[in-house]
Amino acid sequence: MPPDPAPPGPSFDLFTALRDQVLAPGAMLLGGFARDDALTLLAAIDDIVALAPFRRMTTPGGRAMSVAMTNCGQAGWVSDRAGYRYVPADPATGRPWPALPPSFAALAARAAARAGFAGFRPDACLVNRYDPGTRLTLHQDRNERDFSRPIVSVSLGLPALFLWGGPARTDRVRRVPLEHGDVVVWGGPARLTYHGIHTLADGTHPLTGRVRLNLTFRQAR
Ligand code: MD3
Ligand code: FE
Repeated sequence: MPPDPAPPGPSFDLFTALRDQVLAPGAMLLGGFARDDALTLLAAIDDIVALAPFRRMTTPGGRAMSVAMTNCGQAGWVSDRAGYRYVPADPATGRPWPALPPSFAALAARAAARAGFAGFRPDACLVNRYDPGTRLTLHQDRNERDFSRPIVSVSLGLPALFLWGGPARTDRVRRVPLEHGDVVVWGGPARLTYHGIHTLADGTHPLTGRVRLNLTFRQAR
């Protein structure tokens, strides 16, 4: 008889592993994948926000977005009257965006590899903060250079309903609950699907309080 395979490590959890699912070709939910890293991630977010504070950006149409955002990495996503784009410096301070912590990049690469995207090296991380009542309307992420690269998202704090459509804005929308510690990898045929976040319900999370945080790791350039 061959020996039994090595037992799963201490972070293995049957209940979160059972939440892993392929949402569609190219889109994979890794239930609770980042839960053990949450405190490290939250401390790093505090450091980022001290250098590059959260702000509500202006849409090209002139409205303030309800989600508060900041970035870390070589490039950061911004929106203003001139449009959406990645820029190397924070327009609010003129300084380069804070560095992408190596532990962030490693986590994103591990998640991408697990979903079948080897060699993912994010150079940008958009940090979104949702307060109760905040939402993100349906959109596509198409400011990155190479759509063959996935986007990796990490959810922390309050739960949210992710709205997930299809390749056209008018396609019907599925609702996928995203919880603290969930990681989703979006690539391949799922990369340009319309998506958003339903209005955040009020609540309190033991680690974040009345807030949901979302990190999206991107290879922008
Ligand atoms: C599917 N963020 O920052 S993460 C965004 O929870 C964004 O803050 C949401 O949409 C949030 O652009 C959703 C999940 C996500 C991110 C990017 C995607 C899903 C995606 C790109 C393509 C398809
Ligand atoms: Fe998006």
